[in-house]
Amino acid sequence: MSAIKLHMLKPSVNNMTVRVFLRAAKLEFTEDDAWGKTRSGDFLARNPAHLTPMIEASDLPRGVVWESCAIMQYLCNKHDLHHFYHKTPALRAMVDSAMFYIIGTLYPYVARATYPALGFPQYAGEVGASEADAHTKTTAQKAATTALAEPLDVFHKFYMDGKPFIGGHEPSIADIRLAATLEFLAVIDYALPAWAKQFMSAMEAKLGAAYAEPAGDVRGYIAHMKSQKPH
Ligand SMILES: N[C@@H](CCC(=O)N[C@@H](CS)C(=O)NCC(=O)O)C(=O)O
Repeated sequence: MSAIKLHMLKPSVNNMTVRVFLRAAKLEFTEDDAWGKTRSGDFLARNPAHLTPMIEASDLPRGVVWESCAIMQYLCNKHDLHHFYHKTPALRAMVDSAMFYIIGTLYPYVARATYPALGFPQYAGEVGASEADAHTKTTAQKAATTALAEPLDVFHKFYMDGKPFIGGHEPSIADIRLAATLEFLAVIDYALPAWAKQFMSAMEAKLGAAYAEPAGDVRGYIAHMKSQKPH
């Protein structure tokens, strides 16, 4: 079987998700740094959404798939990786629900809370991307930061429900997606609740270098960006 080709950006937690997964699942892969390439003609011809992570595989109808969770689901299905993605429909539903909740609810708050601190472009139609004044933008950023508490609590009380991971006693693909997302909150020195700190340590302890290496790229980037800020 030929190695999976991943197109990725090292500072990104969306990318960190798939980079951790590929290592933890011990799949054969190569990584291509897509920095500066996502809007090139070549990339856009394959992926008009210009998003990473993206993997190439010849059995895919269009030759590529993007969206971190879809990539992990596809590879778990293809390689029967049930320890990361339960086979039982009811248990799988919890993993799917948690991942949709991250992408649809938690991540937008994370982006609105952290992207302004990094000078990243925000999504069209949002306060941060508008002509609003600095005070209004700061108020919006604060509101997003405050709003993080509720979904975080939902992961702890509902999805984990006394277990160490969303997946139960072992990390699932939803846990990889959640841990990577939480890494980005270091941008704003968000005070994570104790359970979340414990969860992230447990993820790193379980997955070892598979987690630590891609996390190191994200952490290094965040530390670099913080060091550039005027004091
Ligand atoms: N929901 C997507 C988000 C992907 C995404 O936003 N990727 C960004 C990096 S964080 C990207 O590749 N941006 C490059 C561009 O738009 O040109 C996922 O989870 O994969």
